[in-house]
Amino acid sequence: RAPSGRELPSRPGGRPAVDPLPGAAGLTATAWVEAVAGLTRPDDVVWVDGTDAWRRTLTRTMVETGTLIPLNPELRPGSYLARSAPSDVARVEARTFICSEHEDDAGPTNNWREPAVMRAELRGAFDGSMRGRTMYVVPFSMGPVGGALSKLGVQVTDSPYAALSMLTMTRVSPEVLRRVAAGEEFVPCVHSVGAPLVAGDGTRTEDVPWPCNDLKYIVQFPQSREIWSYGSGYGGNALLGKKCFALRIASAMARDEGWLAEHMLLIRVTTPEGRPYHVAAAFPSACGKTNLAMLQPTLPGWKVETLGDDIVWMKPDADGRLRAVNPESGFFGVAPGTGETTNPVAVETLRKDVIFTNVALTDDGDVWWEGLTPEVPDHLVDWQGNDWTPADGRPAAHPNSRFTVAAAQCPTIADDWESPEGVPVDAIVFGGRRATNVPLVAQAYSWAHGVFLGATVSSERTAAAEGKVGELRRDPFAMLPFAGYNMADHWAHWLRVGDALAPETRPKVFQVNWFRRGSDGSFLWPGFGENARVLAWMVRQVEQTRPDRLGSARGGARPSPVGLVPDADALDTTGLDLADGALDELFSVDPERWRGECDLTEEFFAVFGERVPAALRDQLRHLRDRLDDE
Ligand code: GTP
Ligand code: SPV
Ligand code: MN
Repeated sequence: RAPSGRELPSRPGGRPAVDPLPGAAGLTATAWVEAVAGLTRPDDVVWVDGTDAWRRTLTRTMVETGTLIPLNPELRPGSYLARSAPSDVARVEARTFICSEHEDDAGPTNNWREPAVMRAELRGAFDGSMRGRTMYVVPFSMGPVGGALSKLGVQVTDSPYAALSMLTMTRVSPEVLRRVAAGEEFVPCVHSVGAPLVAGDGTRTEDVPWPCNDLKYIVQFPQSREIWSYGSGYGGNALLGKKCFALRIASAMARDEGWLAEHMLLIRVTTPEGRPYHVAAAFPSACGKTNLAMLQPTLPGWKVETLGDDIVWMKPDADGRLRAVNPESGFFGVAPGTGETTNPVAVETLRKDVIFTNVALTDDGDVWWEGLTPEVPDHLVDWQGNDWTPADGRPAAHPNSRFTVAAAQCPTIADDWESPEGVPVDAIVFGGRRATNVPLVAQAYSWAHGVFLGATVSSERTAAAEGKVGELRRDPFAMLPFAGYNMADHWAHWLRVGDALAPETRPKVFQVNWFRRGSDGSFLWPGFGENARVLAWMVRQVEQTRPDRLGSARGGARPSPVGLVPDADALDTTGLDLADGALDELFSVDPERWRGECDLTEEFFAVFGERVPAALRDQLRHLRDRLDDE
């Protein structure tokens, strides 16, 4: 029943097993699951179909082991707090691997290992890694079940935390289980925390609330479309539908199939005249996607609805329009900084049925994090379970503490957020966290210029991944840690997709930066709800090119070396209390500093050698020319 050459030697007392590395090719889901169990040797194997009974069972299991701490049901019904191991708090980019046949196909920005070598290593790591534990099998759909852009996956995991989180973040249902069992194609995703409860000599150890291993592997095989994750229980390392599948594997599928898998939020902006536009925006991790996705416009008459906050899949339709869906069904959002003044919609979304990870616990059994309320509680239990008072001077919540919650609970979620055909995209936005140089907003001169803006995004590092917070790094398309193939090929792919779009409705491309700072170090722009002013300008710019839709709009832009920027009064700042000269500073483009940026871009492009599309090298030249003309 197994393809030849994949028999493992029989284990003492066991039957001959099929080798699940590589992947599930040629195997039914059941045979593949059996093969993974043969390698990892859990005590039990159970299939999870996403019903409420399963949610209750997984939750009860984790309350018993101390993984989940029930919150006060009067204050936060149906909600729990998880505290991770102190070392397991973020994505581990140094241990993330793209194992394509050829190193060049992974590209210089990914860690590459030869597939056969990695398979042998993984076979060692996963051998018996689930002993003494239950293996949960979670069949899931990314995107509405059966939708044209949707894809199926099956995650096996020995972490009930990962299993339960997958029920919120992806679509798990008896229907998905039926499809997988009926033989529909799925992406095999194997996850183990790497902490067996039974040792090689048969001795049993006690479980801990957050099992994990110091050794970690987050491995993608883009050719065989499979995922193997070992040693971590956290977020993007462990909920394999998210970054591993919906970005790394999906981006490789998308390249082959003519669509795009991107680290983007998705919103509908409706003008005061009632005209809807869809905006997809890519910002690096912890740079404002969830906040923009839930934005409450401060401009009268404008409306913003939420469609997605982290990942977008988009594809040209038969009319040459780019159509987008959010493949996820929940939010795994950053807690710190989320409060009544910054993101009231998120605060409302989090009233009930939430799993919080690594936030602080209040004395009355609720949660708290820096920025939730202006007043700081006198006493808390911090994210590591220690007593905390403001005098301690350290954050009570981990900077990358997160909430996991169903998208359907969001008060601004669009009625049609699950529509399988998706929404037409009118504007694409690239952003980063830049204290200097990058203006508040600029519009690309062309699609190729837009791809250049995406390719050259740089941003200060955040707590969402291991590394030094604040350090400036390139994060092209906000996809640096998430591209499943050579980043320069990704740029070429974007240029190709642009060619496949109808020119009249091809999305306009913009760059934004909410994080520019003045000489005193404070943010020049108030951000959050006020970002609606920038959205409004972008939408008016889109309307400029759709003459049938020009309304009472104040539009207007003037050229700058880096792109079109708003005309003197085209950006509505009515009622805004900006510091003196802030607006000028927000849009200032210093030619000398920008020549420095160009030099850095040139160095960055050099890393990719010949694979950088000529059109992007042209764009760099045009930028230098425009700077010289200043
Ligand atoms: P990931 O989930 O890691 O992909 O992050 P994200 O891009 O969704 O970022 P998120 O919206 O969670 O914001 C991250 C941090 O940036 C939070 O602490 C926010 O409060 C802060 N932030 C978001 N938008 C703005 C803004 O417009 N201005 C300022 N100053 N801070 C912002
Ligand atoms: C990110 O880091 O971009 C996140 C969190 O959205 S994680 O799911 O851990 O990738
Ligand atoms: Mn993200």
